[in-house]
Amino acid sequence: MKPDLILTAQGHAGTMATLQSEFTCHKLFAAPDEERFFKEHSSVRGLATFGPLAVDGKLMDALPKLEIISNFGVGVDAINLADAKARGIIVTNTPDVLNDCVADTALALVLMALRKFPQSEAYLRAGKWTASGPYPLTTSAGGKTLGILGLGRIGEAIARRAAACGMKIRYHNRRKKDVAYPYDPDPVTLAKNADVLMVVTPGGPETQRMINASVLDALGPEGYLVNIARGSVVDEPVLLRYLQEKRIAGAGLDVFADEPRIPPAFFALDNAVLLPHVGSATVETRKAMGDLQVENLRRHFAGQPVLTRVV
Ligand code: 8YV
Repeated sequence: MKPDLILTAQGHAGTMATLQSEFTCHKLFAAPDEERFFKEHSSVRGLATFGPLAVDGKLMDALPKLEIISNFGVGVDAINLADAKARGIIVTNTPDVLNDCVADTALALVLMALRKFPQSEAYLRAGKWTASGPYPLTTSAGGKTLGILGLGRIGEAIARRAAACGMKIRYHNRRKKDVAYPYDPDPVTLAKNADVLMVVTPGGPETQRMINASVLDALGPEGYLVNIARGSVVDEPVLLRYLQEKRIAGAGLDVFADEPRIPPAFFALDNAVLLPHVGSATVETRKAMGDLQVENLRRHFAGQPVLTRVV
């Protein structure tokens, strides 16, 4: 008998195929009537989560037999961990397998924001090289200071890449780490000391709008913001205004507050590089994330400890 499993969203195709071959899958996202769906599946013990759908105590209570929530992704900010813990529900995520890809995206955003590669390519494609001459000069990455807000596993992978480009590294974490990089005691000091502020914190209430006007003022008109973490960490309307008024030099953003809806005013900015949350989006990495998500479920239903438990 295959165990029953509820899926919150349409996942990566390979992962969906594996899940469907090993579990009897019930698609919450395709259910015309949620209330009826939960009534019909109230004995389900496993939930596979994808994306930003909020998994809170209310949803957990609709599934009183729930034992495990296996998330596709390292970030578990959409899941209420305290609610899961209170109900004895295991939560797993997919760390490490995506570090390199996300760090590649972060470095690409640094280079694109400072060097304006997307804008200069658009300039060439529009025929302006011939018509108006060379593209205006931009800003070097080498010699600049990268301030990493959230020096975890992904942050360290970003630091190594940025150091290879000749950047100096500083960081702020809740707790100082045993690393060679200089530590700043708070986000404002880090922003003051950095040319590029890199946001790598988890999402969720603790980091909500941590990047606010004070942090952006400290970054200043020569400073750049890169966010590959969660849109919730940044006060987005304030960031938009600071970019429009050139109160910071530019931004590279892979994440937004209400994805995939982005305030259209961002599209008009020449000093921002915008990506559609592609940090981990390669065939190889998404397969590795899905394999880990499935393996956690497989192990749980075989009575073995899961591999990557969050709570
Ligand atoms: C994915 C991510 O885009 O792992 C995360 O936390 O943000 C990304 O790798 C996301 O998990 C896809 O649902």
